[in-house]
Amino acid sequence: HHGHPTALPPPSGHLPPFHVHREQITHVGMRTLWVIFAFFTLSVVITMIMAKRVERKLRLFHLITGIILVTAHASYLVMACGMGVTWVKSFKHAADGAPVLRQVFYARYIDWAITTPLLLLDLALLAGMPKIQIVTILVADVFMIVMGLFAALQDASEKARWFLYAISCAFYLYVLFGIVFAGRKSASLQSSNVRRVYNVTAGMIIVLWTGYPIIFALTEGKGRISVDAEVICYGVLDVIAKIVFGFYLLSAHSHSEGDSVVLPESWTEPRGSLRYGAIASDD
Ligand code: RET
Repeated sequence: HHGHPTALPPPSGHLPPFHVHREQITHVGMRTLWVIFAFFTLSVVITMIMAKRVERKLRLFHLITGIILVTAHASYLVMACGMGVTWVKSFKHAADGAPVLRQVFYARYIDWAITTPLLLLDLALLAGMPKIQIVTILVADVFMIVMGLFAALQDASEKARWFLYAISCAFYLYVLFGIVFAGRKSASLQSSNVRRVYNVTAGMIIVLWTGYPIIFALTEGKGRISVDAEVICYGVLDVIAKIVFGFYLLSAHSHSEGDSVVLPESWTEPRGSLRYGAIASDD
């Protein structure tokens, strides 16, 4: 007896019964988080300067893009400080049979729940989509992130987690269909410049966002990638999907000051026609 407060039975095999395998971030991942934090800091400052240089009424996209960048900036600060992270039991076991605990940065999901609807809002306002379509796509997007969060955090069976993953992917497909069909239909009524900017930004979303469920699957799939590799992959995508996307939109928009976006009738309809609150009955 070693005087240990909880008298554990002596190990019967090669390993003590409490042995667990931990997959966690190293200095490589931590350094990556700080570097990306620095990128977002710089991009927030540049966006504020760009906003100051345009007329007040053209600042809507600067405001939305600014909120997106500030949110990512905050989420990377939290993660780089070692917060917004928890241990989740993997359904995979280590080679020696020990259970695996893996670090999951849930702070990302809070970031995504705020920033992905705003990125879609940028796109939807550019296209001049009807309000009800915008709301539907944004809500589907939030469900996508929330279901993904449960798939990532649930200490449940492999089946249950992939089931939530599949539901999240279904919401993602709904969002993509909205961008490709409804969004393009609205964009087709706009000037050729706005149409071009819409096609580029929508294409970026389709290609870049698809990387996220792929990285997610790689962290729990067959050849599990390291926590560092996960941090780097999400980091690269975050920088392109937020910073490159945002600056492309803002610079393309400032060239199109002459283009006024054609709004659907429901946005401009005079009061008095049949409406549900701010939304026209036929919207
Ligand atoms: C999850 C896992 C479950 C399946 C799907 C996902 C999709 C995530 C996406 C994230 C996009 C994030 C962006 C961040 C900032 O730039 C939640 C990973 C479909 C599409 C664009």
